[in-house]
Amino acid sequence: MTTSAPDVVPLYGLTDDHLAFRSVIRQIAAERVAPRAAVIDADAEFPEDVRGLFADQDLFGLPFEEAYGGTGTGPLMLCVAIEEVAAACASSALLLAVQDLGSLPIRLAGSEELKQRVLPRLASGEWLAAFALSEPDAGSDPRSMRTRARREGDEWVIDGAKNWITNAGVAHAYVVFALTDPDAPGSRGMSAFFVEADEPGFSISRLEHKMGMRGSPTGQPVFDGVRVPAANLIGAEGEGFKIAMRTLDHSRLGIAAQALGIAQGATDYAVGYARERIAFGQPLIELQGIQFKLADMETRCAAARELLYRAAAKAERGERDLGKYSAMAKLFCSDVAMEVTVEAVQVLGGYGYVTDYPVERMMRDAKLTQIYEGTNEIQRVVIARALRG
Ligand code: COS
Repeated sequence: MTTSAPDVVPLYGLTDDHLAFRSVIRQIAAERVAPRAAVIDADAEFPEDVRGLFADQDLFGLPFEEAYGGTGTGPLMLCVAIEEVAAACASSALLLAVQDLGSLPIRLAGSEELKQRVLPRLASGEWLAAFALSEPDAGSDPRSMRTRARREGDEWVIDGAKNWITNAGVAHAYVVFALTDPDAPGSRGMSAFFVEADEPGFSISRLEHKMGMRGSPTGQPVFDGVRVPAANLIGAEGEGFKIAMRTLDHSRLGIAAQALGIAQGATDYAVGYARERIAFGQPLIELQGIQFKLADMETRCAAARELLYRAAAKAERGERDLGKYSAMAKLFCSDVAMEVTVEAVQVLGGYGYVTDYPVERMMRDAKLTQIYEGTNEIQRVVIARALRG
């Protein structure tokens, strides 16, 4: 069977542009981000310097179309960037993933006026974005949320509290989901709003102390009679749940890329260590027990990358089964990240368990990728529903 017919479109893969970009970002990650990663983690410090670096390098523009100040380079390029940064520092990579997540509702469903008003400031990195869906009693099941928005004249008034919100306290722009008609049938009572963090009535009541991803603040935004103009409604009234689901169909690619980066970073570190470390008179990498671990780690990373690129290609082309593929990529890449980082700690032995070496941080960071933007159990629900039809 021939595959060389001229009209055959490649399924997915990196172009020369992707490869050139990957080497630039790999260098930035190695030289400017990796040296900061241990301190960012130890101090649970928001990396303002890394944010400035990404803005200078135009990395925040990756999710956005050129018409709104972005690079117009598409989802696969964003995944490549997130993967490369995550191999050095997962918290820093989350800056890029959340700029995608928090702006997607506006990009997918916002009015032209709202897009023009907001997106260029997000694309430049002047503003950071946040996606405020989850609540203390509504995580996997967002339809049970309590936050309400009511219409008063030309404004919406929002009351409620969100939970587990990435970029809490550092974001300037929040997309907030609220019930506008709690009695509406099905999912139709929820709407999405754009809220700036300096609105009266907005505050952050609590920040979490996390096991991993410690350079990325996670917290509880509170909306106490926050007023936004009617023009800040995203999409139509009652469309909020669908906008959230469509957003997650896209944004889970970013978490898959982050998980893959963590996995590849841990694999590469373990390989480097095994080449240098001498045991029983030879480098560890000559021992078959270690060789088999490293071979499995590298294989899992490669398989995860294939699935992620396939899913990203579906986003590039607007294919209908993106939701199933992004869920599969997020599920698989995050499980690979967890398995591989546990093995990396094992390869390093005692050194793997102490903070002088990066693999214990990678293991802690990996755990969150199995939980956020939909637990892996939720990903299985999404995949199974697609199979059911
Ligand atoms: N894209 C567009 N529309 C979608 C959709 C999608 N991916 N998924 C569901 N919908 C629509 C359905 O078609 C349905 O429309 P109608 O009301 O017109 O029939 C509506 O949304 C409700 O769908 P469904 O009945 O499937 O809703 P459920 O409450 O059963 O949803 C899941 C269940 C698990 C899919 C959903 O609650 C979910 O994804 N939860 C996880 C949320 C999450 O990831 N949270 C993490 C925090 S955000 S960082």
